[in-house]
Amino acid sequence: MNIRALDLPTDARTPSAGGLLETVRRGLRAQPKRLPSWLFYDAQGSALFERICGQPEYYLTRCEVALMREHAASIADTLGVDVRLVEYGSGSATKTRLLLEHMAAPVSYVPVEISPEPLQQSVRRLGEHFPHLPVQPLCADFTRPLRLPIPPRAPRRTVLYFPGSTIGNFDTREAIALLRKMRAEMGDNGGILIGADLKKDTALIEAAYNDAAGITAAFTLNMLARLNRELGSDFDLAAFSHRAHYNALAGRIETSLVSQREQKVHVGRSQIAFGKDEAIRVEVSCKYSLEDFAALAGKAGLEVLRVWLDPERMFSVQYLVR
Ligand code: AVJ
Repeated sequence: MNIRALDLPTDARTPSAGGLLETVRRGLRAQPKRLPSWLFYDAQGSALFERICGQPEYYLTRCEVALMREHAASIADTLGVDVRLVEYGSGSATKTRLLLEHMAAPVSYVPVEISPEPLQQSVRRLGEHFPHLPVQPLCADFTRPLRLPIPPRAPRRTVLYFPGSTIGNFDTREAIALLRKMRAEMGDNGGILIGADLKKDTALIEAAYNDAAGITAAFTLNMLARLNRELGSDFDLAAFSHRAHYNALAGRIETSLVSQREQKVHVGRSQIAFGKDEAIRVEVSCKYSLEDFAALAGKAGLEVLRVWLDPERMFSVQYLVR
């Protein structure tokens, strides 16, 4: 679907097809090979991610939703009144609804999402649910500087909502850089409401990224299907497999696409050679202790003001301020 037809304000720097080809070529020429995890989220990938969230092994969504059901009133109270809520990577914005239900007349809600289809859908659904809420969607890559739309009235504070432990998809250096960017965007009086998945039993973590129904494997492989669709590359999906394992030392899930045999793939005018068992790193999902996360925030000039946990104490939502 074409972005124009959806009538969404699109940031000028949203990746174009030319940019996509260059990103992919660069990543596949690197040693070891890697592809950025934002490539997962085309329309199909976003739909597969929604299905992951419903898998019994994927505790993250279950726990974060339980947390929001239990603590949304307390969270809304901490954020205060006259808030402009900006959500990074809003996807289907399910958790946001739980939060908005407890917020007193927010100034506006700005969902920032790279994939136009889920953005469009969540705007429509939120509009039905909250007819008086000014919604100002922005189709953009939230890792880049954002030109936020002008709010309908002056907010007391801007709160950047970043749920889902998506921060975990960035390595430490990138996470600090992103938090610093967010710190600048929220302003002096602003805050960051962020989901952070906690360290726990390795088997539970690994099961969440290797669900029995194979939805996560399909999600990972969809990245290659997307490249075939959008770049006309010729990845043989049957010749790559999903691998996700917990690196305890680094405290993170590392996800790769592993070549099942020696093979060559055409991407644009380049030919990329793969050895048998050669991996393309496609994602990391960092897990934190509360101390780890406070230290990470500290490196970005942020302080943890409050922490909420789900009843199983598997997931955290934290409020960061300057
Ligand atoms: C985007 C952070 C919510 O890393 O857990 C889920 C993405 N990847 N299963 C995560 C993902 C594979 C997910 N988040």
